[in-house]
Amino acid sequence: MPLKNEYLLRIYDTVVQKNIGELEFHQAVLEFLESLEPVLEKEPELAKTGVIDRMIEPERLVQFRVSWIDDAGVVQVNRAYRVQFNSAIGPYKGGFRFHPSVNASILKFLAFEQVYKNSLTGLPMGGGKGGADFDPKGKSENEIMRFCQALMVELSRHIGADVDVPAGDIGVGAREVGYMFGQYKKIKNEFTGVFTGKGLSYGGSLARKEATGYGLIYFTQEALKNIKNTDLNGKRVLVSGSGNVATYAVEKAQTYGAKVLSVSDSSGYIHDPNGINLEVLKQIKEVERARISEYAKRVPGSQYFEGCKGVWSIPCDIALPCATQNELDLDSAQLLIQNGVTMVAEGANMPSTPEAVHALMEAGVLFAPAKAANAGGVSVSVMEMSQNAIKLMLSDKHMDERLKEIMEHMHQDIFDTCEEYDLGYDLITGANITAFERVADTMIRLGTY
Ligand code: NDP
Ligand code: 2IT
Repeated sequence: MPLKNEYLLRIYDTVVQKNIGELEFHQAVLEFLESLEPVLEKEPELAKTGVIDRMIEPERLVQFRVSWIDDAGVVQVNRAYRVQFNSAIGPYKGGFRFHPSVNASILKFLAFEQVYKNSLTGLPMGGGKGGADFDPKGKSENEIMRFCQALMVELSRHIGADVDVPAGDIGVGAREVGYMFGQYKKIKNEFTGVFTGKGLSYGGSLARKEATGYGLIYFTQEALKNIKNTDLNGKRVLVSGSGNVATYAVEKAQTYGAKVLSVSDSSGYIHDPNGINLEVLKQIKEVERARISEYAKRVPGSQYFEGCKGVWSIPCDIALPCATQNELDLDSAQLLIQNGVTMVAEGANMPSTPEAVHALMEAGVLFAPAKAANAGGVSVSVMEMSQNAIKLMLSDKHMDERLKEIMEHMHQDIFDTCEEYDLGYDLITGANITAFERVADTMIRLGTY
């Protein structure tokens, strides 16, 4: 939908002109600005505060070289970044990604969305994101460790427990966080909560590994109950991806009685009409770090298909994209609609293209946007930061209960905004406005900085 408000239109033009060719960043900003039309209609004087002009410019973006030596003794060079987008409501917080596709555009979109995701949780965190164009696939344990250590030599200058606290994301799990945390500790000679997603023996929190996937299912269940008067029990669910978010979304969906029919990776997808076997999935992905095609060799009745996009052709009630940005396009959305999907909830960040979102909403499919639906991970990250600050260990039960509460509360806040602005069940606009109001109000109170 083209922007109607002139102030918002000017802001969007500025973003496009100043961030040439950074399409993912443009996409994330445009979706956000579209949601702000009703706010500007109600409060046109907001334009005079210049608050949105400030919101679209990162406070700081660090780009640096990481050189390291591979197992053959050859020097390798990668490019890494940390985008510190907005610290109005707390220290920068957000994941770190290792993937060959990482560039400034992808990290700016992720950091931008993180600001508003973090705001939605109601917890005191600003937003940031980092990453490197390093491909962990096919690297040895030692290479992964040397890369993490080399990266931290520079990253350690820019982060800190009260400054900026990274965590995992694509290609970065507890193993990589451990190596980066270890190197930070060595360089700074201090043991602080500078990373979340750490191992349990050195300050990590119970339930962080499960948090994003579980949170996604808590949000989905809450939205189904409140808006559709139903729940996950007996529903056919599609999950894409087979990493951290996907695995724990499968686990929690199954405990709620759903039948999860698929998982995938960037090479292809598994269709298991009997429901995904979680034990086999964890063995292949978490223990062996193998490809998802292995699953079909081990589970009778399941099939592997080349090409990850085909996952959306399986008939289902609920689709949970949990792999990467723009993985669900218009063709896939149309297939889902034809096959009778009733809800899409985003586990990955910006997994649906704008055209797909538009088609799904037009067809009356309930749509839970990433900023809300996948905020469970960062919510438990804050609890990990708190337990590090007080130097105690919080219980698993406490973490899971808090996570559920936060996701349900977030759903209610978004729902209230939908009512206030007469948005029906447009959870995208509701989430963006709810998140915007807290950050904008704080930025104005803190003065022009
Ligand atoms: P992982 O690295 O654990 O898993 C990523 C999964 O997505 C893998 O199965 C991977 O397959 C697949 N994938 C990656 N790139 C592509 C691609 N281009 N096409 C198809 N599949 C792809 O990452 P996470 O599970 O942590 O992250 C998944 C998504 O969730 C990301 O969007 C991330 O930003 C988001 N997220 C993560 C959170 C967390 O706490 N970890 C929190 C909130 C959001 P392959 O092995 O072939 O690359
Ligand atoms: O996208 C995300 O929210 C994450 N990758 C997790 C961020 C965090 O700091 O836990």
